[in-house]
Amino acid sequence: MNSTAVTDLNSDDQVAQWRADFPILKTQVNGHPLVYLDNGATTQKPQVVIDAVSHYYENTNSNIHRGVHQLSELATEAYENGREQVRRFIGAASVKEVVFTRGTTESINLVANSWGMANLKAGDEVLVTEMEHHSNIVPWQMVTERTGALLKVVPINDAGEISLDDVRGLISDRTKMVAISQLSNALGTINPVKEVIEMAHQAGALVLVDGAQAIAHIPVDMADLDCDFYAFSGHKIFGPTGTGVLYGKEALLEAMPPWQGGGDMIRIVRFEKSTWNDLPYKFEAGTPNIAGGIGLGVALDYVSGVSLEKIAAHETELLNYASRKLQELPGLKLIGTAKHRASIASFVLDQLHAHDLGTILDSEGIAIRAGHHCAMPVMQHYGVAATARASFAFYNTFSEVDRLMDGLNKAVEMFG
Ligand code: C6P
Repeated sequence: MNSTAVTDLNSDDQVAQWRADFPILKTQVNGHPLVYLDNGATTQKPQVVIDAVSHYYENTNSNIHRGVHQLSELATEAYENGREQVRRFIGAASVKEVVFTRGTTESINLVANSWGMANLKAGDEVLVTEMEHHSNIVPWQMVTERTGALLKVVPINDAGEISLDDVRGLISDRTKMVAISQLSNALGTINPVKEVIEMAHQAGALVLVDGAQAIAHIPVDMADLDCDFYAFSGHKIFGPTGTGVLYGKEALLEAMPPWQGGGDMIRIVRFEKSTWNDLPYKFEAGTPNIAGGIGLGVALDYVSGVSLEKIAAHETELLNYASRKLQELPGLKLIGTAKHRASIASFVLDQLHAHDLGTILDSEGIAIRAGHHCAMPVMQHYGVAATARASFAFYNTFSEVDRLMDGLNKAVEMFG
């Protein structure tokens, strides 16, 4: 049964209904029922998404925007419908503002290279935070090095929060771009992006929001948020891998030069000079992930059917429960204790390296992530090489948190 039909169920029944949509959640790993707590890395896929991708390959596989034959028309229609589903989900004003990419990383690189190279110059500043993922640091580092602009960093406190006073102090008329994550993958911190956007705009700076983690946990509306760019990955919101979105305000995208050249992004090609296609195709060179775009649209409609409000409510309870249980374990320290958090519990144990812990939990069928989470500056802040991270989705249950705790207790008994 599709989750959209679920009404008036108690919480356990509702989660059971949601879980039934995800075939992989019924599988066993190392002889145990899978407990999948690595949703920050990638989420599992509901049957409707798997079916949409299969349906495309079985029935309409063809290149898009090119063919005059029926399959190509069907594929184009399905792919462009996926774009419209994205537009609706994020509240963009027009499909011209929805650029399909390979993921958050490519979306940010697109802005850094296209907007950054055209607009940054020596003396300008780009502001990021200490909690950014490498994808929202390195592209800015590369473009500031090439243009002579300066990269500045908003520090975090030991709870893993930024202060709006620090942001205010660091933004000036030299600031041209503020690039900030809405939800930190290493700490679980929810950043006050709306306030940061207002501050940046008052100073004449643009804002790019890295929504890689937020998109599956926090309802977003571009009209309300008023950010200039918003980047996210399809695979972190129950869609296919290799899909992503760059939202950009139409006037900004219109003024930006293309980043990659090739088929589909051009209007006319002459050896003397070529001209560019309309938005959003100007930024979509080459054959895209067609099945992926179709699957992403279906995934977003699926999430709307479940409702992000319900998702957020369940995940908040789950995270509170997990945080309480984790802190009861002797020798465990939570990394990231911000007042506003979602979906992610990052921790270190006195007795055990995060990687060993990950391996022991895996032998119990429990998937977590261990490492620096592509956020080395965060690790540096806390003086740790790695953390163990349990990251939740709406299909996770309280009994799965109990299984995690059993696994942790076992690991501590073995090595503590
Ligand atoms: N974080 C994690 O396990 P891509 O790889 O392009 O889909 O997403 C990059 C990215 C950007 N920003 C944030 C906040 C992210 O969390 C990620 C991906 C994964 O935390 C893989 S490192």
